[in-house]
Amino acid sequence: VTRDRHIVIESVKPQIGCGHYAVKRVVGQRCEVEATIFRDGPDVLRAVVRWHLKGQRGASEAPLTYANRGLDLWHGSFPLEANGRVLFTVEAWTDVFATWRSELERKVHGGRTDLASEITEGLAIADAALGRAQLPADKALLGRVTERMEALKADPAAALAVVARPEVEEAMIRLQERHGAVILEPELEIIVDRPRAVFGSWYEIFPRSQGTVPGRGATLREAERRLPAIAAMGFDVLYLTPIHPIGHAHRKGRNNSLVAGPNDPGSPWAIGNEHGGHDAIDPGLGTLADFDHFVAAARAKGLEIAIDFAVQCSPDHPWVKQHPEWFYLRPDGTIKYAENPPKKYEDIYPLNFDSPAREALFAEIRRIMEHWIQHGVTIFRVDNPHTKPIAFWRWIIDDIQAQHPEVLFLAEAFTRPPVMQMLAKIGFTQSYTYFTWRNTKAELTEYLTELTRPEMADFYRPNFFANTPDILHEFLQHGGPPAFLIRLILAGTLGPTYGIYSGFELCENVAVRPGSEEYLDSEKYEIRVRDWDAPGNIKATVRRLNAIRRENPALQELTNLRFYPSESEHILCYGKATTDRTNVILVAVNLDPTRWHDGMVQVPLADLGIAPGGRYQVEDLLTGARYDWGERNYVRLAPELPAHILRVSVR
Ligand code: Z3D
Repeated sequence: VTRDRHIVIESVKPQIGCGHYAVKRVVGQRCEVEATIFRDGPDVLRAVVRWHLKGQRGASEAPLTYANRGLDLWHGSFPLEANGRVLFTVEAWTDVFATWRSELERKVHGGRTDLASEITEGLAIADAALGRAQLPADKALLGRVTERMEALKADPAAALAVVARPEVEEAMIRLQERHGAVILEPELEIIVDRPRAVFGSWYEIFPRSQGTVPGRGATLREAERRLPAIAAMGFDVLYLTPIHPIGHAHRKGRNNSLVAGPNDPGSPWAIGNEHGGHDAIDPGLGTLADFDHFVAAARAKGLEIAIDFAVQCSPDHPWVKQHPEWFYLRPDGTIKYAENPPKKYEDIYPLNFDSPAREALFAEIRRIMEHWIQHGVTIFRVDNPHTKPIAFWRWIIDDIQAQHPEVLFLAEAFTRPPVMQMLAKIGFTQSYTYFTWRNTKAELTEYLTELTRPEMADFYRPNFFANTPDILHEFLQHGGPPAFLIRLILAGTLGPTYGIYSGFELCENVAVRPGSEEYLDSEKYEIRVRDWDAPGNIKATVRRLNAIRRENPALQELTNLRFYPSESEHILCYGKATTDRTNVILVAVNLDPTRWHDGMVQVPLADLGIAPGGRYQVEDLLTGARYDWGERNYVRLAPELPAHILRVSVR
């Protein structure tokens, strides 16, 4: 720090944790920048935002201007054009000529005429700018200006009129030296993701359970036959539970029993056996070539593949023999199984991220990710990342995205909020949430308000799974099909990214035992064959919802969620609009799967861009019904059709 430095730049936004972490944005957006900038004395300041792609030299610039002069608050923006990392900073300097001119102005307006030496001062500044001018037009303009100033030393009012002309001001700003320039350091980072990072509908499957022969696991080739039906439901991302060879030792049996029967296939998360580890395909599923074929077939149907990335090993994983140094060896030579209290994973070993041989382990994990990227994987759903070092994830996400900026990472961490938030801060594109456990009006309002606050949304992007193979919430266990409709519609309209684990559309709701969130006969431990057209399925609503999401950009954003007052304790009302209000959606959901509820909901007309007292048309995108709405509206919702998703059309 130099003691003669005048300018202070602070509170630059967007930034997270004093710039220790990257802000998240999407290609095509503009990055809105804010900063507090001031200096001692009345001198005039100029400021710009400068940005460039990480790893590239040279920078672009855009001006910052006052958003609020009295608060020294500046703002500006710049475009985010490419998928990758962008670094930006703010530079500010003193505009010597403008400072001089405003001083002259005050003196002239105060009636002084003895200002020859003031004009000489300004002349020196203009002369220096003339010396820097390259363009003939600038040279001509400033040549005339300096001549006139010279001639008007005795007539300061006339001299002022010459230098106050807009074209002179513009040229002087352009040709000025950045006097006493201060640059914010270090630069702030932005992760510019592709749009799928924010908006997408996910569907989760166990590939082996996509077949038709009871008791026999499907191959990937057979699982491909399910792709048209999955695509027809309108999903964007198909997430596959682990596809690798499954261990034999301590293999789990049906319903998480600690002893497997001879035909039990084991948990896919128990990765590795004599056929290979994390870079191999379970022979029951097929070969790598079959995987490539599956990825291509999915892509042809508009489905992007996400795979599970679980850094852990069955006792039969090749690493256990080849690299015992990567595990936690107890003094008696045995290895401890993994735990994530209260859950116990007796069939897997954790890896030792503190092992003296860890660098080789990290390189191997990096290689495995690269391997799957080469085979068409663009999204990793990372299993229990909170049981591995944060710094490891930061390194590997940075390193992978430096080469493959299109690759997305979803953190499957269910733990304390600071840990989940930190995983997002260090680079996870998306995160699992507590959504499944938020069911009442108060819980949903509070949680969604927290998640959609700009400070949080700058780094944390929720992926609202309505169920997972580990979470069958009691709301679904006891609420029948209406409960599934309610949770589906909430997940798909509260947030831009949501997902269901297959079987949800069949309203599968039987838990292994009362009080448990585990499914009965969970396909984590056995092969399931389902009738995907079973009566009572809610596929039509899933398809409709996904279509509504694709057709309405308001539902593709996170931070535009607004909750609206509703009289009934059981009716949650909220709205979403695009910034230009060309797409406005209002949603009302009956949160009680057991009976109908009714009451008034109140929509602030200003949020819709409608004048006080105005009326508007809404169309229910679920049913096609049209209503005439105003500020206060009567809503009545039955469990069988527990929601309105209304598109507003302003007359
Ligand atoms: C979850 C995984 C499954 C079974 C366990 C089994 C384990 C290892 C868990 C460990 C992390 C993550 C997965 N939350 O399904 O647990 O439930 O019984 O021991 O095979 O796999 O990877 O979603």
